[in-house]
Amino acid sequence: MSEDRILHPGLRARLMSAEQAAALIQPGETVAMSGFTGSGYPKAVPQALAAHIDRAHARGEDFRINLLTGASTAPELDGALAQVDGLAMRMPFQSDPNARKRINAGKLDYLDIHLSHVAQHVWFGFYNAIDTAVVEVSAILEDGSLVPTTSVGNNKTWLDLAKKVVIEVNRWQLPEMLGMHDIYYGTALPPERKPIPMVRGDERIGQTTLRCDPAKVAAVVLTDAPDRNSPFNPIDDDSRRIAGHLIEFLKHEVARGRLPANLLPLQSGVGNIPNAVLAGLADSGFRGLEAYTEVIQDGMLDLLQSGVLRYASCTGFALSPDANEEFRRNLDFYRSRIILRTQEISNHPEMVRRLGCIGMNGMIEADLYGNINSTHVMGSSIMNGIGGSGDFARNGFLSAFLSNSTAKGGSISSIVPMVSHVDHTEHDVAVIVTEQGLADLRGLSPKQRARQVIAHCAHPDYRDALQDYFERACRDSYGKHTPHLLPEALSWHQRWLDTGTMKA
Ligand code: 0RQ
Repeated sequence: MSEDRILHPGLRARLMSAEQAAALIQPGETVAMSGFTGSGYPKAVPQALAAHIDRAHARGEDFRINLLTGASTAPELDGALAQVDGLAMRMPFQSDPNARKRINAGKLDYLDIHLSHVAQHVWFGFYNAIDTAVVEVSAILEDGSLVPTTSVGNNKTWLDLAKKVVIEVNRWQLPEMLGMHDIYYGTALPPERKPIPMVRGDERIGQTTLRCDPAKVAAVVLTDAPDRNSPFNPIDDDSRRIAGHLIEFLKHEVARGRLPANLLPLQSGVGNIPNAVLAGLADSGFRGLEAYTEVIQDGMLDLLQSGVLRYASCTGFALSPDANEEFRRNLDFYRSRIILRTQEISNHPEMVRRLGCIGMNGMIEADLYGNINSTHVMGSSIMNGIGGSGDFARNGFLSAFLSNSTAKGGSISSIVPMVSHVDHTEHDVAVIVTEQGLADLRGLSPKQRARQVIAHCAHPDYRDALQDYFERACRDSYGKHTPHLLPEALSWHQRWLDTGTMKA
């Protein structure tokens, strides 16, 4: 069975079990794995490694690794390794409950990094050298080059820089995807960098496969397991309202001549609200839309099918099981409409600025002045990470942040006087949208922004308290540019801890 997927004879000779391959990884290694939001992550070696680590711990040995990936992965990778306390350091993004628990208990060091920064920081030598790369592919070609899968992420960098490489050839992944990827090898380090030779989001500038020096390949493992992404929730009324406000705003921008009729390339974060926005776009009357984003989720396939979306450029899929089946059934249709790139290009500030992307991302909370917290609860506890949202928020044509106006059944306001942690500063945020409405912050001073946010985004249950805070801050604040009553601003968060709404 391996013959059709592993065409390089030398690499076929390195076939072994996941357990044998995992045993090549030593305690303390820095291991870089494939995977981006539940797609294209290695399915067998991480679990075998977790079992290996667990046995070492049972013998009283210290065994943990530093783990790098593209973004979040799945329970078989992050979950398995976190559960056995096998991780010392994790970067650049996670969304796994086990890993989150360990990070927030102070037992796992987490480096939460802009996704466009990861590859270049590794090339710059900012982190430990990569000892082992574990990369899932769908096939190995005669010359040893690798056919990528449902995500590309940082695989190019991992394969180029790792001292040794473990390849998982997953027979579930479709080798027919060959040709959908665009792997650009033209990036260089400063001061030798050249402009990225791309002016439209659907251009191809690279090659279709990943290169890999066969001499570095220590193991090849055959697997046969599907990607794993959660289904999206059915779209609820609040998400539909959020989508409606944003789409109305985009139409207004077209009417004012600030956006072309087919908008500009869309970036969409992952989650139920961004998915609702995509669903809303299906019936919005827009045509010929483009997506230059990091992740393709269910709503984008629907937009491609209906012809509303012309193409989507990404670095990975976050498809529900049903959407995955749809993609696999109609691969021929999607082949000419989807391009998968390395994440250094999908999220590259140069591309996001040149194309003028419209960034649409989720948030945990926003403050009166437009600062956004999308990563922390109560200023100290991580939820997921910044992911790619900052790459698009700072560099795009427009950046929108979306959330319900309340969390935890209405007991917490997502609009607060001062965010408990800042990921996207007031300087990077154009509009904030909740089910209550949309605050357009462009061209406004801090106090003008506060009035918009209170009037359009705050939930009625919290509006008076926010207005009262703002008025007193305008009167009593030390400075009157961005008025704040500092202890009171932060006590807003403490209150939720005190009332037990949030568990410490
Ligand atoms: O926690 O499930 O324990 O109740 O936060 O919130 O409402 O389910 O929303 O899944 O869309 O996530 C910002 C986290 C929103 C996400 C964030 C609690 C809430 C719940 C999740 P529970 P929801 P979503 C593209 C770009 C950063 C990365 C990014 C995110 C949990 O959008 O991770 O955008 N963004 N990457 O209860 C306390 C509040 C809260 C709150 C929500 N105000 N206070 N808890 N929660 N608001 C992708 C990549 O780059 C890979």
